[in-house]
Amino acid sequence: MKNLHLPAALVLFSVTHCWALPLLPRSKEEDNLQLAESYLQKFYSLPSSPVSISKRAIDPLAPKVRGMQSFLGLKVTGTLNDETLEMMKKPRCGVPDVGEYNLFPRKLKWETNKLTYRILNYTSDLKQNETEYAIRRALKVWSSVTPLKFTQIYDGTADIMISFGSRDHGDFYPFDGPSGLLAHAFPPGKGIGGDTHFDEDETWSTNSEGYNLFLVAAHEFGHALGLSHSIDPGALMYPIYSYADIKYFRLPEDDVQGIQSLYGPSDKPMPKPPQTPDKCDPGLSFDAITELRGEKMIFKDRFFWRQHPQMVDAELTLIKSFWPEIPNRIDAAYEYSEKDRVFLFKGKKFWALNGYDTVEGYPKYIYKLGFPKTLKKIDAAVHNTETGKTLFFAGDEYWSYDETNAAMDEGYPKLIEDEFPGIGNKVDAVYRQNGYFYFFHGSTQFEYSIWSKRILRVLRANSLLWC
Ligand SMILES: *[C@@H]1O[C@H](CO)[C@@H](O)[C@H](O)[C@H]1NC(C)=O
Ligand SMILES: *[C@@H]1O[C@H](CO)[C@@H](O)[C@H](O)[C@H]1NC(C)=O
Ligand SMILES: [Ca+2]
Ligand SMILES: [Ca+2]
Ligand SMILES: [Ca+2]
Ligand SMILES: [Zn+2]
Ligand SMILES: [Zn+2]
Repeated sequence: MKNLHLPAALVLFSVTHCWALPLLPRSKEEDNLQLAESYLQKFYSLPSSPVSISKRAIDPLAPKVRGMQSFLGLKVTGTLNDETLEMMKKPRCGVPDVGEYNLFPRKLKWETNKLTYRILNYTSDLKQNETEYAIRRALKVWSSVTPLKFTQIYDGTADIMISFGSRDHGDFYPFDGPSGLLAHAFPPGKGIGGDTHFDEDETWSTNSEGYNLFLVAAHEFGHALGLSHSIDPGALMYPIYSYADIKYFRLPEDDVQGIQSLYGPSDKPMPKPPQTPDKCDPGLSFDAITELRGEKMIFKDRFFWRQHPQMVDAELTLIKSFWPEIPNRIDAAYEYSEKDRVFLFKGKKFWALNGYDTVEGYPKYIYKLGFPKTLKKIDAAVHNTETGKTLFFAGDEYWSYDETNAAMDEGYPKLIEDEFPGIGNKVDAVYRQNGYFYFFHGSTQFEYSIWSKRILRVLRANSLLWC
């Protein structure tokens, strides 16, 4: 990484600003512009300008905003909409997404497979052995899929020098206090090359609280070994932090391919790495589908697509990046729009959302809705606003739940094929739109007219994603 003289430029902005407008509080718009400019300078090589940003038109930012939206998988508009500003506020890695870092020769890597590391100092948030363990495990993420070997040393200079520091900590990339930048690492090379720094102003943890040291370290060591950021939202090398269940952590496919292109594969056999779903894979099936305030949410494995009504390109996001407490591989989901709630089901439990916020008092058990206690999970759910009923599908049966009385209707479960002939005897996912139910099973989708009680069309499941 080369120094962009960024800190000096930022100081200049705030000074000019104070002189120009000593008494007026800054407007929200100016705050947003400043946030955007600083973000795009740091991560998208926006040149710093000596003119106060509040006096500049937004235009020079637009191409960089588009670059950022495209890299991070947002709707590409070139404008600072809420979604983009929210993304800019998310905790992330300090290494740029484009720019200086990518100017290094393509295959920047260590000459040897035997590397040393040294932990110079420790965070006060964890016991020393917890930090040691997190670091060791984070390196193992990479050594287990390559011929790389890491050895810890306790004095002298190691290839990878690891330290915790606040604000200015000896390079030209100061940290920023709690949240924002979490850590950064330098690409392979002599001296500072490979060195990895963590922001000591973060609260580091060994679980889902604060920031998980193992997850952040594993990401940073990817840089220390020569990888840059990935646009795959499922990759460890995606720039934005999100919690993953670390007990079952496995390096995703995109990262495995990246590191193996530099160092080759391990000679030990390894299980197939977790993949990011391809929306146009003809065999694609879905876990659950629901509407949320006019958008569609389509769940698959660790991910969901958000589809805005007029947009062809759905946004793919990790479930955990929105709701760390909600499990992956959702069984079923439905929207009860009368109460502005979305319910997500997994196993014997379910969660509630209000917009994108989780509702307190959940998860609850599904037997509280009136299911037998022996029922292990449901497969799909859909609410019909016209009848006020929610239909739950499990195995070859379905239930009808009356939302107004909050009770299961009498006479259920019934067989799916008796009421919905032709859709088969199992439902993966279902949603309702304009008087139709759309049932999904495997890679097939059935358009079912609620009014005429018959299948009108059989489609490929992923035509939903415009494939
Ligand atoms: C760290 O040491 C403590 C005892 O001092 C022990 O209980 C704990 O399990 C150790 N943790 C790790 C991750 O090794
Ligand atoms: C750890 O070491 C680095 C590099 O020597 C230094 O900048 C930083 O202040 C130290 N951090 C702590 C918490 O002592
Ligand atoms: Ca080094
Ligand atoms: Ca920080
Ligand atoms: Ca399902
Ligand atoms: Zn990074
Ligand atoms: Zn640093």
